[in-house]
Amino acid sequence: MLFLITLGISSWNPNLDSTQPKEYTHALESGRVPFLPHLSFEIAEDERYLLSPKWSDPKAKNISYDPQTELVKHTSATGADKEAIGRMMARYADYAHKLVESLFPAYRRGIRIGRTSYRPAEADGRSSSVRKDDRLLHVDAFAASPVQGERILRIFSNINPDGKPREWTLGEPFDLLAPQFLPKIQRPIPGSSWLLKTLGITKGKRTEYDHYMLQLHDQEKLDSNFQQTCPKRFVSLPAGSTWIVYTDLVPHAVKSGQFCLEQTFYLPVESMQEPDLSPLRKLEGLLGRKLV
Ligand SMILES: O=C(O)CCC(=O)C(=O)O
Ligand SMILES: [Fe+2]
Repeated sequence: MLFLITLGISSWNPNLDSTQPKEYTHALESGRVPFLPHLSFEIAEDERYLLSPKWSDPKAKNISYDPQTELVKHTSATGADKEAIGRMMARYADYAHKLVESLFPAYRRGIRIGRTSYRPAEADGRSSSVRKDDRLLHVDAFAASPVQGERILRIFSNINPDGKPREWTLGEPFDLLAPQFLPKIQRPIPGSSWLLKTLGITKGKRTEYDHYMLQLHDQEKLDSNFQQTCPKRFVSLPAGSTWIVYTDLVPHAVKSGQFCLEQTFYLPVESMQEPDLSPLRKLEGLLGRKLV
């Protein structure tokens, strides 16, 4: 199994050789995790005080920032402190966007920026429910926000000030995983997608693709035998490093770590270099029908 691909990049806006973007995009789309040990997100001296779990909202996993509306949510901070968190997260969103556009220039036209998250709490804490427990291996799927086939691409930076790594495990490739779980997943109940949207449970239509991805996410987390026995690789992501993951394709789990920034992007399958490597096309191939 191939996991990380280490890139010696130390700038958020790097100049690459002409052949590198194609190679990096292929690796990323194939399910490898570009790991940038020398790319750190700098926290200014007057921002250090923001590195504290006291700024999280006990009811939410992450502090979130929306680059479109510039609103910060799920934090205990108010006034100038909340503004400072917003500025730090806005800078991260901007850097992450530049990085994606430099490494994967083919994505420039189709990519859409999503939420930024700041995770100041220890990841190995208590979790409210199995489905929400990211310490268990899973591929990402959002219950309330259907992606309708679009890819979920995430950039992570470990900003721990005490040199503590973020520890992850990565699971076996989607091509091996999906066939194990698909037979256990029932087709969506006719009319359910309309009902979920009408009741305001989902923002937009939960397509068949979203249904299968959400079921895959849930079934993986709920299967304790799978969690214990499936092949997996432990990876230690040092403080001051950055990594990039198609989290809808690569099974991942966070085991421990504190202080992380994350930026989510969405990409239409048609904007990929190799659309056939998408979970959408793979699931459609396995099920023999269109899912969006
Ligand atoms: O917080 C982390 O390190 C990863 C959690 C996770 O599963 C995710 O962000 O998709
Ligand atoms: Fe995840």
